[in-house]
Amino acid sequence: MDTNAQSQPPFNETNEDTPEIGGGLPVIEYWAKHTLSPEGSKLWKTLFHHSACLSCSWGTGGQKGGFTNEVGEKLQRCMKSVEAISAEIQPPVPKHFFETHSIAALQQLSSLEADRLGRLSFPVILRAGSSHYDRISWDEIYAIATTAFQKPPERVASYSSGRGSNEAAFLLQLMLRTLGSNNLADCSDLCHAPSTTALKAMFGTNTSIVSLESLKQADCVVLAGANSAYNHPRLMNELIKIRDRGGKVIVINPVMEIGLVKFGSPAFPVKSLIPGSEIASLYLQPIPGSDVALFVGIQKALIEKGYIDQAFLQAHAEGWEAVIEDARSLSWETITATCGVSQSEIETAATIIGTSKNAVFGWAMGITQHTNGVDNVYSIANTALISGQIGKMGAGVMPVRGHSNVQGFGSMGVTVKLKEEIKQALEQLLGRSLNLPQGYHTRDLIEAADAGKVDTLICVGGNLYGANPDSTQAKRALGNIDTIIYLATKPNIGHFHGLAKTNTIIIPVLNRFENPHKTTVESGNNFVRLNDEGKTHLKNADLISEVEFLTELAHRLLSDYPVEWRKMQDTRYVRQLIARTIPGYEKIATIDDTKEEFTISGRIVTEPRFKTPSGKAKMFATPLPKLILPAPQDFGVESDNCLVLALMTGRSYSQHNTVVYKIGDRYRGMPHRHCILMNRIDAEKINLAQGDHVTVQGDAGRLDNIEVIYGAVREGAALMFYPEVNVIFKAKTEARSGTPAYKRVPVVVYPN
Ligand SMILES: Nc1nc2c(c(=O)[nH]1)N[C@H]1C(S)=C(S)[C@@H](COP(=O)(O)OP(=O)(O)OC[C@H]3O[C@@H](n4cnc5c(=O)[nH]c(N)nc54)[C@H](O)[C@@H]3O)O[C@H]1N2
Ligand SMILES: Nc1nc2c(c(=O)[nH]1)N[C@H]1C(S)=C(S)[C@@H](COP(=O)(O)OP(=O)(O)OC[C@H]3O[C@@H](n4cnc5c(=O)[nH]c(N)nc54)[C@H](O)[C@@H]3O)O[C@H]1N2
Ligand code: SF4
Ligand SMILES: [Mo]
Repeated sequence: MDTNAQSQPPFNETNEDTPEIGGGLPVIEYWAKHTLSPEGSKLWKTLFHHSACLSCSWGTGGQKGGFTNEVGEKLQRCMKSVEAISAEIQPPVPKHFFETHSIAALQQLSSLEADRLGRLSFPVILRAGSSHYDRISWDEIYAIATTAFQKPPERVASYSSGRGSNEAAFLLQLMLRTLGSNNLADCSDLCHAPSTTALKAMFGTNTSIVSLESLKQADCVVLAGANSAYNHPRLMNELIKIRDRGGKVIVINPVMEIGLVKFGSPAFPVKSLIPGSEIASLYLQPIPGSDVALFVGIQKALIEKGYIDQAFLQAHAEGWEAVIEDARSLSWETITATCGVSQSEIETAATIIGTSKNAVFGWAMGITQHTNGVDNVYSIANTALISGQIGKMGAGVMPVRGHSNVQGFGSMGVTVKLKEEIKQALEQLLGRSLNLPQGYHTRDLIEAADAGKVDTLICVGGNLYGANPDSTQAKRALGNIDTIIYLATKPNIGHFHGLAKTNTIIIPVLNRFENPHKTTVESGNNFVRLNDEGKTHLKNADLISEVEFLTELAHRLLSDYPVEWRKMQDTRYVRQLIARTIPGYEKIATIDDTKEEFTISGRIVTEPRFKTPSGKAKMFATPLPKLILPAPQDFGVESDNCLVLALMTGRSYSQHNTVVYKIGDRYRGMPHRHCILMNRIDAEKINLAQGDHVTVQGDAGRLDNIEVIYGAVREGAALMFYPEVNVIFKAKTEARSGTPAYKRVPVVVYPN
């Protein structure tokens, strides 16, 4: 019996403004508009440049030309790539802009407006007491930075975002670790850290164990908590092909994302682009944060239906007895009440998985950004193991990663949890043992800064202010740091709100297709891409490469120890170091000569042998979450006409993380940023109609004047966009990984 099955399954009622398929003609219109515009020739040149796409981790581009993926297929560039390039080829921020705009004025800018200011083209500083950013000389920058990095190492930190290169990442961590700091916060702490933690514990690896080649042999994909139609569009081509060859796609998402129902892909202009291709064979809409219950339910059904691969478990797994016992003994009532999906739907999912030959399990932020994100990943991988869908071609677990080189930053050791092998290799390089204090991951960094424990911070890309929950705290915390150095290509709200106590410096950097040297990046599929040298379109600009800045700073701090830092400005030497230090990266030693892009060795698992001490996968029991929402009174709201909801915060169609490219989200029918996507039934409970305005209040603040949009989101849940929404809630984090629970934010909603 289902106690809390969907009362109106499926929750697919949208508003009249939403299109019938994801992708489709608007994508082509966007391409046409941009490629035929005045900046069109620059855009084409960049698209054909031999470098990896800037945008997501799916990793298109590189040496075979801008449109080719790692298995040589053409036409693999999506409009997200064009969006990202268009922002980078903007004209410079006008020369006198910072002189004529005070910080107070800059703080009024939205994320979109900040990005539209253009490319940063000379360094600036905001000094304590000054109301404006001023131009600064390189000599003064290095003088300030050198003094700042001579503070006690535990008070020095970095934050990074995954757009830079492997070479910059390697140098960053080498510099910090040589100085004695392990405070290497990274955007992955806010993102896939729960995946890394769980995969490490279960399989002894940090990343996806599925290659693109292997994915092409799957006849079932389970995609949980990932809106790939928006954020990894070329993954959609693989899903279309799976359906074409008779395979099945199970989507798990509280929101019925139109692009995951039907997607029109430009890669298949005739059969898919206009009519759209069916994606989901089965669409399950669990309560946000309840995926463990849903996956335990799938495990229970697999066991009950005899789809469990006992021989596989006995031979290749440890700890499976407890996992199976849990699934057996938990009642269907408890499972369905927790996840809000009916037993019959769960059983259908189990039958699909159980009868498929090869199944791949993919996931993204809907799984990781919860207080039990690690358990969520465990429960997915447990399901793969129970059904024997791992350790062979066409099967396995595949975190769908974020930024285009976020995985490379992790591989290079930009993490507070340094791999033992890298530690040993660094010790050899340093000729001494490496003192590795615990280190601040991103949330710990904010907390430490808030407590006055950080003096110096270098941010290699990103928007630390905008990416964090509780914007008020983030601002206050950054304001306690003496010196902040931002390396960035374009201005963002973090540069205007995340201001240091004494000196805030913004250093304009060259991007991936402009660097004077070759660089490399690593895709989410563990494929290493080589980016050729390039040139910037910015005339008379005073830009620097990330590698040049980091090596020059390190040289001034450390002279020639443990490497000749200035020599590293020829990035071939950095690649030699990487080859010696980073497991699986041996082939990078010859990439300059061979141009051969490669899959990192030891990452893809096609046999049931894992990198754990016993060679077996380790399984962990996954307690069901207790998903209780606070009462309105807990928010200090006394009115009866209000509703408490589980708010999911994430990306609109046209934004890249904290950078907004366009204010609306046409596929969800949300016309601007200040909308809340709600189920009609919920809205009617407090007498709201589509288009009405509400206050949305969390535990850290509230946003007034938010427009109600009816959408295909399950009852009890709602969706809003970050970074704007980050002002209303405090960070509740996943204890083992530090990742904030962005996808289940309790809020109270009431009419304005
Ligand atoms: N164009 C573009 N591409 C990007 C990015 C971008 O901003 N723009 N960002 C990059 C980065 S850094 C990342 S991390 C990825 C993000 O890629 P995604 O993870 O796909 O993006 P999100 O919008 O955070 O959320 C994904 C989905 O999770 C669902 N969800 C929310 N809560 C739950 C839950 O409890 N359970 C389940 N099963 N689903 C849930 C939401 O409805 C949403 O559809 O994309 C990368 N690629
Ligand atoms: N509420 C909520 N908050 C979230 C999330 C969520 O789903 N909900 N998602 C979280 C996730 S998954 C992530 S990854 C973080 C993202 O957090 P970050 O990675 O910190 O933020 P981005 O917005 O990607 O950073 C964009 C900036 O990077 C700079 N940049 C771009 N290219 C380059 C380059 O080549 N070099 C350098 N040096 N700078 C460059 C530009 O100045 C640009 O403004 O946000 C997190 N925050
Ligand atoms: S799927 Fe990702 S890597 Fe590929 S072209 Fe699109 S944004 Fe770039
Ligand atoms: Mo991310």
